This record gives sequence, structure tokens and C-alpha cells, in this order.
Amino acid sequence: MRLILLGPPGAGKGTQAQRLVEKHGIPQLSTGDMLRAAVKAETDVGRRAKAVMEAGELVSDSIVNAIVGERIDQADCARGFILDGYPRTLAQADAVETMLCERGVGLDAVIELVVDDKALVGRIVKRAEEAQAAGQPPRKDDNPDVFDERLREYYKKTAPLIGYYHAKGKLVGVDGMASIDAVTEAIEGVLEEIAP
Ligand code: B4P
Repeated sequence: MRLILLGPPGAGKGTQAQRLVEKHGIPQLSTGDMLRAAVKAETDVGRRAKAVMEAGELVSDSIVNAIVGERIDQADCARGFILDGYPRTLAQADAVETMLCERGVGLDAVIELVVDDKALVGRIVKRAEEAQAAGQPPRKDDNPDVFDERLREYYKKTAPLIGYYHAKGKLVGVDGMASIDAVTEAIEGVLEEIAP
């Protein structure tokens, strides 16, 4: 099974991807997590990505495409994977198509988590507060000012993917405003229809 989770920042892509990993035993490929790990490890990619991420902007397509291209060739991806937060631009979507085509595999579905903007910022602020309460530093991009930029980037660069995947007949919308459990249930319902 090869899935894409699409949606604005804070829509719950990472949250739902983790649950899909547990249920289906395929890995979650989160470009956000991979980039944060690179920043933490102070690799060359991490040094280039750090300021961009902290400003709420998108890291360059060439960097992100390269890390995903390497990742999907690892053994644990042979049975499938969940792309969480990737692709985020039309150029990245074209890169996915090429990557899959070169490996002779296809995409099963693109699940769009639909959440309204007001709820998104509330979730991000809550996550930052919870991190602080637990004595951990919040993510540098989890604050309302940077969040505004993340949302602007989403509408400018990522939202066009909705039409792109709709035209390919791959897009399925799920109500991301519901509780975490209810969203999981809705996604499982979609997967059941695709691959009973
Ligand atoms: P990501 O790490 O992908 O972060 P995200 O979009 O904010 O999060 P997500 O939608 O996964 O929300 P989550 O489940 O965590 O990206 C961070 C940055 O990395 C980007 O801004 C960019 O700079 C860079 N980047 C990543 N991928 C890139 C790419 N492909 N190209 C270029 N740059 C890239 O949920 C958020 C919160 O909501 C959590 O606290 C969660 O508990 C809560 N929540 C989730 N579902 C809920 C629900 N149903 N109800 C209530 N709360 C819910």
C-alpha cells in the first residue's frame, strides 16, 4: 500500500500516519521528521534546512526529493509506505510520480485531511503549550506568527495538489475536524474500499 497524507500544517498527518504504521506495518515517511532529524544532527542538509523551517517556509524541492528518493529504497519500504507531508509542491508531486514509475509501483490513494484554519492554529498552540508543560522545548515553528507563514505556504504551494490528484482520480477527502479516533476510522474506511 502506498499512500499520501495531504493537508495543511497541523491537520493531523503525522498523528494519523503513526496509527496507520501500527495497523498496517508499513513505515511512515515524514519529511518533517527527516528534516528535523537532519537539523538536530547538524548535517549539511540540516544546516541548509534550519532557517527555512524556522521561518515556516518550505525547504527546497531538490533537498526533499533527494531524501525521500533515498528513503524509499530501504528494505522496510518494499511492501509500501505512508508519505506524510510529502509531496508539498507540484514539482515534488512530479518527482513522486517519476520515483514510483521507475520502481514499477503505483500510488493507491491520496488522503486529504480537511480542517479549517482556525482549528489548525489552535492545535499548534496547544502542542507548543503541552511541550512546555512537559519541560520540553516547543517546535520552533509551532507559534502563531510562524504558523501564519506555514499556512500561506500551504495555500500557495501545496493546495494546488488537491486539483492535481483529483484529476488523477486518486484524491479522497476525510473530515479532519473530527476526533483523532474518528479520523482514523474514516481513513480505515477509505482503505477498506480501496484494498478490501
Ligand atoms: P511537518 O512536520 O510535516 O508538520 P505539520 O504539517 O505541521 O504537521 P501535521 O499535519 O503532521 O500535524 P500533526 O499530526 O503533527 O512540517 C514541518 C516543516 O518541515 C514545514 O513547515 C517545512 O518547513 C518542512 N517540510 C516538511 N516536509 C516538507 C516538504 N515536503 N517540502 C518542503 N518542506 C518540508 O498534528 C498537529 C497537532 O494537532 C498535534 O498536537 C496533534 O495532537 C493535534 N491533532 C491532530 N489531529 C487532531 C484531531 N483530529 N483533533 C484534535 N487535535 C488533533
